[in-house]
Amino acid sequence: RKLEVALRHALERKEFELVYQPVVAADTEGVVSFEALLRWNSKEHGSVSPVKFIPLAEDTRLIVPIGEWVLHQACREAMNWPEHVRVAVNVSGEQLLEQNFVARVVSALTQSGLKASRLEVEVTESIFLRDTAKANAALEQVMALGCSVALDDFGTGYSSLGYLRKLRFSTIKVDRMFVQGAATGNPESLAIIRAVVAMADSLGMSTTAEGAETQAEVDIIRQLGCRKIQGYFFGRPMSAADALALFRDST
Ligand code: G
Ligand code: G
Ligand code: NA
Ligand code: MN
Repeated sequence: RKLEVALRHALERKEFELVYQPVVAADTEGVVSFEALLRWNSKEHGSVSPVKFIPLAEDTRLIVPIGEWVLHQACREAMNWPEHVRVAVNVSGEQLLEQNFVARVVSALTQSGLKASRLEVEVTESIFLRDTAKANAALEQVMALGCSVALDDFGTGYSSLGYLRKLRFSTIKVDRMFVQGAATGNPESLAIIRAVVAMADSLGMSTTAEGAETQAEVDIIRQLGCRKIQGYFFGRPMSAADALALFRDST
């Protein structure tokens, strides 16, 4: 396919960019981290949505070199931020299950000089579908480096609580679906968020509510006890320069 051919050349043509969306503490509203989100501006196809090219990159395994670029770029750019601000990088199953994934993480940290504690790896539940043992092992090694691991899109996929017994995720990310539902008074969404927060708290994990767009959503999330909030209400994904400017303005 034409898109695939273009994707094969995107790295060498420097067509990728990372944008960063702030994650704030629910209590102070201070920025605690940024999630790095990949953008592709193709010469032939213009700006292509990640919803389209990420699955293609996964199917073709191009996600392995692309994901490695993402890791390096995110670590490099995070070096410009204050020490307490982390960077979260999305990692696909194909990438995580690569033989030398952990070595690639080490190399991104070493080459950038970023402390391991400032890198958070975000994975979705789907990574446990294919090879649970291998996924567990890779994540344990990443945690042993001092990086944190967040469980993304929690509750939307193939939830099994088994891996919560095995792995100490730093954060469970509550999907936007539940956040929206809670704000409209949907009793099931409210009950689910309450249960996830209680479970995370007793497991020593934090919670991030995703996709908060309105004051009403922020209010209900706070009331339910989520510790961190990510969403358009506090900031859209922005260029590295704009992310940096947030700190320049506030200090
Ligand atoms: O940024 P949002 O705008 O459109 O992202 C859409 C989807 O693409 C999300 O599910 C997000 O996790 C995924 N995504 C964005 N950037 C990356 C990346 O660098 N690597 C992987 N594997 N997925 C990403
Ligand atoms: O799947 P993942 O959670 O990694 O990706 C986050 C996705 O959610 C990105 O596509 C990002 O642009 C999007 N996003 C972040 N905040 C909001 C929000 O407040 N509203 C909506 N509609 N999308 C959001
Ligand atoms: Na994510
Ligand atoms: Mn998510």
